[in-house]
Amino acid sequence: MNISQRPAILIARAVFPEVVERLREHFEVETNDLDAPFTPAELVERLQGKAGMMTTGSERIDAALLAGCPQLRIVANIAVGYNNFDVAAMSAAGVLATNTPDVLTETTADFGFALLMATARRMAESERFLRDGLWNRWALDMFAGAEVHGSTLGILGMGRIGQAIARRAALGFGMPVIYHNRSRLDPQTEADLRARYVSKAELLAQADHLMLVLPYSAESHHAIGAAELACMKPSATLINIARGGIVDDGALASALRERRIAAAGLDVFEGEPGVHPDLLTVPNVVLTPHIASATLKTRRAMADLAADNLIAFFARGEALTPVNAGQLAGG
Ligand code: 8YV
Repeated sequence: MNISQRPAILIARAVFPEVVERLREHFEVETNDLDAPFTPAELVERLQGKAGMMTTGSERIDAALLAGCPQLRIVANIAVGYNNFDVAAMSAAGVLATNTPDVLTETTADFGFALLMATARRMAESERFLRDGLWNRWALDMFAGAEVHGSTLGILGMGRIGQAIARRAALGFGMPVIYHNRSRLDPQTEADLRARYVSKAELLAQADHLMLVLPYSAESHHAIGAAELACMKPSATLINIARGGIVDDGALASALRERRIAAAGLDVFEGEPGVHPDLLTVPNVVLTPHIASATLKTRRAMADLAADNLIAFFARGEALTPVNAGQLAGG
């Protein structure tokens, strides 16, 4: 292909140089080397003449943006979740959306388990105590937390990551696993995972540890709020590695302060990178900055898959992991 005929793409955030180099073999590439997220107006400006874009969860793709970018044909998200996309608006504009499933499943499940362990066993709280020079004698009940092995794990959302967490819990930690999901798993998968399907009410009431792994949508907004927290055991822990907005963070901070549940571990927040100020002042919460998929190997695999989606789409009209293929207007 003549160099001047190559499609132009925008990489909206800084990505690995090797991935940029690979994309330069196929496209005219504009990058964002400063890595500061573009405002919607800046994005529209940068997208002029661009047929493709690589995004992270920080870039919102909606009807207003699409109206200003008629040449855009594909947006490749470096994330499995794509609630930053208005998929209906993208389909109506004939723009393909892609995500990065599978490559992050096990890494994200590892982190979910790490956050569960850190939360139940009070690791962050006890480390702060030590660093603050407060440890002057040992005590039998010092930072006594909740048991992990053998206790009941509740999983809300049972997709690929939920199942990878269930496997760790059942096979590695001897935990009875209960789950709730929009659709029930087939009996063989349930048997393999040793996971039992329950109603959401049962899940809330029976879980010693509740792990959230469901996608964000209007339906899952504040799926865990004051009413749901009130149904949980006072000894329970809550882990959110899914998306901000699934938990009502203000209601959670109150429940933690009043010890209506024992502890929480949160990797995602409503309005992140902002964090509800009340969460910063309660001791019984472990807070991490949306890093569940953050190993170098996995983040590289995610960026590579997003790049492969762009390359495959422009080479043969089909992406590897499309979200809205078959729904595109004029397609
Ligand atoms: C991403 C995530 O790192 O894949 C997802 O849905 O939440 C994370 O793995 C983040 O969204 C950045 O794009």
